[in-house]
Amino acid sequence: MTAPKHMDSALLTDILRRMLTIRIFEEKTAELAESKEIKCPVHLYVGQEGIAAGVCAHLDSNDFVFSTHRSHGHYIAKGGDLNALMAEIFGKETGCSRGHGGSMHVLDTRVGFMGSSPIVAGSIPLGVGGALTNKFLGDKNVSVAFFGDGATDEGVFYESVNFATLYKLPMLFVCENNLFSTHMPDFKRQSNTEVYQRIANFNINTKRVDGNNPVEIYQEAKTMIDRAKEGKGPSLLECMTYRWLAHVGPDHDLDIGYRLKKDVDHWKSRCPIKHVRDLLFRMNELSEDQFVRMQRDIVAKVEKTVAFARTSPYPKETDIYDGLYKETV
Ligand SMILES: Cc1ncc(C[n+]2csc(CCOP(=O)(O)OP(=O)(O)O)c2C)c(N)n1
Repeated sequence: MTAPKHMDSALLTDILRRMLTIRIFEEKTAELAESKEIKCPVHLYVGQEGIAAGVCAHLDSNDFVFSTHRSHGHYIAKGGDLNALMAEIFGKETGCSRGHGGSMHVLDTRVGFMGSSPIVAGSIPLGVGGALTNKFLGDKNVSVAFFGDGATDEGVFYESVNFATLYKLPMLFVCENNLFSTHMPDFKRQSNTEVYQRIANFNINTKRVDGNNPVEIYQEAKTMIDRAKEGKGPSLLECMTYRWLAHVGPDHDLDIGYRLKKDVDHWKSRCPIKHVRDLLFRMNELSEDQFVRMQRDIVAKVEKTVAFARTSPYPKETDIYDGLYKETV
């Protein structure tokens, strides 16, 4: 079996490693939240890893990413520092936001991770601002805003798409449609649940893909990012997916009544990590042993992040206002 178009085994392995790192990091975070060692609310990304990995595989540290309350996967896929992320979730001084932000305010400009916003839809206008900056500077970088389907319930989504399309900004809107906004399904919120169709009248290039197929995501993101870099304007990629865990925290939300175990099990059988792993198996580019070793290495790395976070100091109370305002002369 040969590699899919525009891809080779090294790239597929890179995407697999990014997804596996996110999964293992999130599973550890869930465990620490369960035991209450992590006190900050955590919105976990388990099940959606293929989207961050497939999109961010195209980006370098000069490209911008803007994220949401469910940000850990985006930061990791963008090349973020695992120690700095775990320390941030612990609220420690060594965290990427110096312990002032926590899970929902992750920021690391060194890797072009321009911040996560817990204000639903907040990443969208911020992403457009990033794209406008790139356009003014005349560079070849793109700005990517990740957001959920719940964000498309907000007016600012439509204003932002309109502005970005009108000014042909180098921007990729990535809608991670996991079918729910907290506990409310899409069909109870929207008369047209197909985001990519709803937005098409803004003359934006748009497509819906299988959000659990990292190959499809990578390939479509490539077309869209190439287009943005050629000055042809923004695109919107709608990725159909599902979160395996609760809206917030380590549980499964099966006691609330808004979703059924059989739905969760169905989506678990469509695991994005398994998808790429099995593809590499079929290509004879990965063995069971190599996969187990990759898993073991990542587990060891994630365990080190916990030790790092535990032994790091908390920020000083006297620094509480640091970073709130930018000083001007
Ligand atoms: C402006 C605003 N309204 C409401 C909330 C409360 N809230 C937090 S997360 C969330 C659901 C967001 O759903 P979606 O955008 O689909 O992302 P997902 O959680 O599914 O990843 C809501 C309504 C908020 N944080 N901000």
